[in-house]
Amino acid sequence: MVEIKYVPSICPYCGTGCGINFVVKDGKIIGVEPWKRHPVNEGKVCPKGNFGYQFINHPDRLTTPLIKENGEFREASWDEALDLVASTLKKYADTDPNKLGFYACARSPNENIYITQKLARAGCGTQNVDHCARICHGPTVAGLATTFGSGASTNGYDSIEEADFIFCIGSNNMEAHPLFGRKIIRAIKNGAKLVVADPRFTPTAKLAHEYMQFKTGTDVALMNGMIKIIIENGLQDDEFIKNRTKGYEEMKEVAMKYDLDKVAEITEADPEQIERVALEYAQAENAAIVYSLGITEHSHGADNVMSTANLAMLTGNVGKIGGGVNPLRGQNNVQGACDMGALPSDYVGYQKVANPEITKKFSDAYQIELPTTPGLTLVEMMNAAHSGDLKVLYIHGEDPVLSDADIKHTKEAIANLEMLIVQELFMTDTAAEADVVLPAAGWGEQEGTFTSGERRVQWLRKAQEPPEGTMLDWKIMEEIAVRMGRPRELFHYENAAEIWEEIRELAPSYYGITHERLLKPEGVHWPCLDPEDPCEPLMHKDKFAHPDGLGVFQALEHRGPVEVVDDEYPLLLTTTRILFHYHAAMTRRCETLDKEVPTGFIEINTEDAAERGILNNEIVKAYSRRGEIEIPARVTDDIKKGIVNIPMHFTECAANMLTNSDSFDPKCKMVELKACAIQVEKL
Ligand SMILES: Nc1nc2c(c(=O)[nH]1)N[C@H]1C(S)=C(S)[C@@H](COP(=O)(O)OP(=O)(O)OC[C@H]3O[C@@H](n4cnc5c(=O)[nH]c(N)nc54)[C@H](O)[C@@H]3O)O[C@H]1N2
Ligand SMILES: Nc1nc2c(c(=O)[nH]1)N[C@H]1C(S)=C(S)[C@@H](COP(=O)(O)OP(=O)(O)OC[C@H]3O[C@@H](n4cnc5c(=O)[nH]c(N)nc54)[C@H](O)[C@@H]3O)O[C@H]1N2
Ligand code: SF4
Ligand SMILES: [Mo]
Repeated sequence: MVEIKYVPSICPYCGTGCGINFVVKDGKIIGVEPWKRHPVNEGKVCPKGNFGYQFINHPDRLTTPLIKENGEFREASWDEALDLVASTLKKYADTDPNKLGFYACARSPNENIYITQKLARAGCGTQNVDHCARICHGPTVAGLATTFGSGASTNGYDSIEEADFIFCIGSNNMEAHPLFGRKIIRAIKNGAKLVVADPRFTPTAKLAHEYMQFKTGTDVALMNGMIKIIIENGLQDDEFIKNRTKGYEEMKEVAMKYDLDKVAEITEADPEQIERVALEYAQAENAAIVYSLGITEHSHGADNVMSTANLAMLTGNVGKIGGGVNPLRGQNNVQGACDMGALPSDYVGYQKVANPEITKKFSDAYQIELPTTPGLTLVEMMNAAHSGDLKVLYIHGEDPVLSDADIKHTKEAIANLEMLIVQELFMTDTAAEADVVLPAAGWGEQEGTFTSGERRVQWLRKAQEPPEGTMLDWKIMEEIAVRMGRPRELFHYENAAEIWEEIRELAPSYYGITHERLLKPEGVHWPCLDPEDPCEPLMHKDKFAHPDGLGVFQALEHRGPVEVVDDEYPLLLTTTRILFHYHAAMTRRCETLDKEVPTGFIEINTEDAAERGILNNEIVKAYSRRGEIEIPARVTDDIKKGIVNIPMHFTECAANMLTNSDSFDPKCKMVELKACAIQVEKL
């Protein structure tokens, strides 16, 4: 008799954190079935949840370590590859650890990420460790920490169903977080009004009562305009402002400069609509803001985030169910990667590197003298590689050649390294540039935890053995640390649960999340200081997370994109996601998903296309100051005139050939992935 097993687990794609069941036959994962009682998705999944398991047993899986010699990969034994990596890391760890850099994988469990930052810090003595949040929700972490004292989402996902009014700005959740989108649909059924502000008429916008079309990069002006209208109409929550916040007068002084005519000119939005939406937001009983990358991926991303916080505090919409500022975190475990201290300025649990007492605590725990100067961010590491200041980059599961801005710049930077080490499941565009490739076990093949965007920590179960020849991420790093001469007991664990214990011990906000509690299907939300605390998802109920308990308004001026359009490059490019693909490596190896959308495209407004004589589906040339690609055109009225859009998933027509890597947000080092100037031509 054939034995079929169901193993509950958590989806490895977006930050919604849906539960699924693996279907396992003869020891192999062969499908996914609904997890009916899972509290987040109640048995429903999106196409990625349904078919996204197909990469697991794909023949492209890496199963042998590879070493590059004379430009070609050759197979190597684990011993040889690990010795080579360890000796190169040790050379710099002993002399100048800041020549080493580490990227952690926000797709893999917390335990792996924790060990990546531990290898950087305890293994090599450097604070140069970061991950893709930098070019994702880095502005959320910085912006909400400045305003609310904590960089995380203020509410759990269920809260949205209690909202009366939802202001969704720069989030296309029906494609990027579909099971959160389902909760918005329920909120609408419960009577909520949905407004979507986006330069594209997205599937999410199509559900809205009001769609606000406006120009990419003008969100601060839009929200300042709304704030002014709310104050002029006396709809601000004076009580909340007085008792729970500071900095109101300074914020008000700047916002009052944004009268409607000026805002309409900057944003190209309809002034009457701005006014109407502002008044409705302020008058609603419970008004929620939902945002994602349309807000963050700008050179003023942190300002955009803080504008959402200003709006919410102005109207007293923080600390209550149905309200709040709800950033939809991207990667399944990007919240966890931030929490685990894969950040150059923070140890696990947001304990600050710059605080000498904290650094002493970690120097003691890690048996090494650590610097109190924060390390380099992900973008700074790549730039340091470019200029020759960084010599070795260790990438645990990220694909920056495809995902960082300006691919040409990234490849030049990598070529300048002495060694690029990539620990991966597949031969990605980045792995192809590596000197050493280490084949890792992946999702379904290991235990551990993911922390979703609503701070829900959930336990992952193993459903099949990893392919022969691969190793668990944390074991690979244990072996490297030991070969570098670090004490085995510092890096040795019997299993992921043992790593979890260390995380709990070191991070107060995770301390209450015992392994036992994690085995319950609903997981546990942090902050969770005490094992007895029920740890509800709502934050800032009575006070904010700053030491004085007050939220801090920020005075913000509109700055706009760094690169502006001109005669040579007259179109503003934005870059986005589509429902069926998730970045690249995994979904492009899921047959069902890849068949749905087999290649990329550029969305161009009907008028812009007509001016250029471009027809729908025709291959066109798109170019910027940095590079050019050939790509099929999708001619549509669903995008604002003057703006074009490329989904970021496709290496054969990669958006990041065109984007700009030297447009930093000074507040969080985000680069401007959602705005650069390009031209599109008929071929
Ligand atoms: N299917 C799928 N889902 C995913 C992912 C995936 O690759 N595929 N990736 C995951 C990750 S890592 C992330 S971070 C999230 C991202 O989730 P989202 O942020 O929702 O995804 P995007 O499509 O990148 O961008 C959202 C919207 O921002 C709009 N936008 C562009 N410029 C501006 C602007 O200046 N202002 C405003 N207000 N809006 C603007 C775009 O038109 C787009 O509709 O998705 C996660 N979920
Ligand atoms: N133009 C443009 N560029 C963008 C964006 C955009 O909107 N526009 N969005 C940005 C955003 S929000 C993000 S998050 C980044 C995403 O950029 P990346 O972080 O580069 O994205 P992924 O492709 O998800 O990379 C994860 C890799 O880890 C591997 N992997 C998965 N699980 C494991 C595991 O358990 N162990 C190991 N070792 N490897 C594993 C996968 O095979 C995959 O190659 O892209 C950014 N780039
Ligand atoms: S919504 Fe996100 S977590 Fe849920 S099934 Fe889809 S990709 Fe997975
Ligand atoms: Mo992301």
